[in-house]
Amino acid sequence: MRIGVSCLAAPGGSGAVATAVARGLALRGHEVRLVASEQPFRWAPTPGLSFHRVEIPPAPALPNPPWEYSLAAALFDVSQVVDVIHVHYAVPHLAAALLAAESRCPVVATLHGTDVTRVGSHPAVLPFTRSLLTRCAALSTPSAHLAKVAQRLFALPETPRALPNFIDPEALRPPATPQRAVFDPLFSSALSGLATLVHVSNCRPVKRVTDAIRVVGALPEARLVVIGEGPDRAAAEREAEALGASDRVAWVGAEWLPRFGHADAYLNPSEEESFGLAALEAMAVGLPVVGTRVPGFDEVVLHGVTGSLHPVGDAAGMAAGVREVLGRPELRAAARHRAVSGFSADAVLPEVEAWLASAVASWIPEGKEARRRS
Ligand code: GMT
Repeated sequence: MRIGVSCLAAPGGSGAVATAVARGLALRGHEVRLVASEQPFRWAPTPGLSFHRVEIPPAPALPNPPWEYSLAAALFDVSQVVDVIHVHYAVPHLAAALLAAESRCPVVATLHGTDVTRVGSHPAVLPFTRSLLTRCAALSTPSAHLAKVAQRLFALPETPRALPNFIDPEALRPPATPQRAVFDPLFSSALSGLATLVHVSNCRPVKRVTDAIRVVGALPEARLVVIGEGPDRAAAEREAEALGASDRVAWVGAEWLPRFGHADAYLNPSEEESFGLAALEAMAVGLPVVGTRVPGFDEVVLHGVTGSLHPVGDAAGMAAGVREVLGRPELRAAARHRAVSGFSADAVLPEVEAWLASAVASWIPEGKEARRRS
C-alpha cells in the first residue's frame, strides 16, 4: 500500500505511535509518507519512509499562522499519490485530511485519548467532530476502553477497533544487571543507593505530576527521576520544595530514557490514560508500574501482577504500592513478559496493516465524501 501518515511532531504518545507505525509499515514493504510540522521526535531514516513537512505561508493579516490550512494543503499533495491517509490524534488532523482527500482516497483515524475526551468532545466542536468521525473509512483506539468512550461520546454507529500501542522488544531490553548507582550523578552523594522511581511526563494537568512528587515525598527511602517539561512542572517543583523533597527529585532530558531499566519502578499517577505508552516502555525494560486505576491503563498494567494501581490522587496508596513492588523483585520479569507477550510490534503491526488494507478494500467514494460500505 501507499500510505500517508499525519501526526503531531512534539514529544508525546500519539507522535511516538504514529512514527512507529510509519516506520514499521515501511519496513514491511509499504511506501509511507509521514506528514508533520517537523520530523517527529522519534523519526529515524527508514527505507520506504519519506517525510513531508507542512509549510506555513506568511499570513500577517490573520490572527494566527494558518496551521490547519497548511496541513490540509500538505495532505492534499500527499492524497494524490497514496491509497489511504492515516491520521493520528483526531484534532486537527482529521478535518484537514478529509478536506484534502475529498473522494481520492479513504481517511482512517487513530484516536489517542485527549483528542476526543478533552478537545473533540467539547460542546463547541462536538457535532463537527462527530460528523468527521462518521466520515472516516475506519477508526481505531489504543484501548478497548477508549473505543467504548468514543462510541458513546459521538454516538458512533460502530465501535472503533482497539489496536494497542506496541514496543520493539529488541530495542527495549532490561539491563543484564540493574544498577541504581547509574542515577547517583543526579543527586547528592548522601542519597547514593536510594531506590529510584522514574516518571515521563508532558506535565499537563491530566498527568498529575504533582502526585508523583507527593509519592516520593512520602518515601524517604526513594528518589525520583522525571523526564518532563510542561505547564505543571513549576507547581510540581514547588510541591517538592514544600515537602522538603527537592533534593530527591531530578529533572532530566530524554537522553536518560535508555537508562531507565536501572531504576526500581515507574510512576504513572495520571487521572486519565487511554493506554499509557511510557508505562509500557518502562515495563519492556523490566520496571513494575505504580499508578492509577484508570480504565485503559488497567488494560496494560495488571494490579498485583506487573505493578500496583490505586485511586487517582491517592499518593499514600501509591507510596504503599511502591514499597510493595520494591519487595517483589519478581515483578520485573513479569512486567517485561507482559510487555513482550501482549504488546510486541511483531504482533500488533500485522493487525494495523490488515486494518488499513480492509479500509482501502471496502472503501467506496460517495459523491465528494468517503464513506464506509456498511
Ligand atoms: O499522554 C499524553 O499526554 C500524550 C498523548 C498523545 O496523544 O500524544 O498520549 C495519548 O496517546 C498515547 C498513545 O496512544 C497513549 O499511550 C496515552 O495513554 C494517551 N494519553 C492520554 O490518554 C492522557
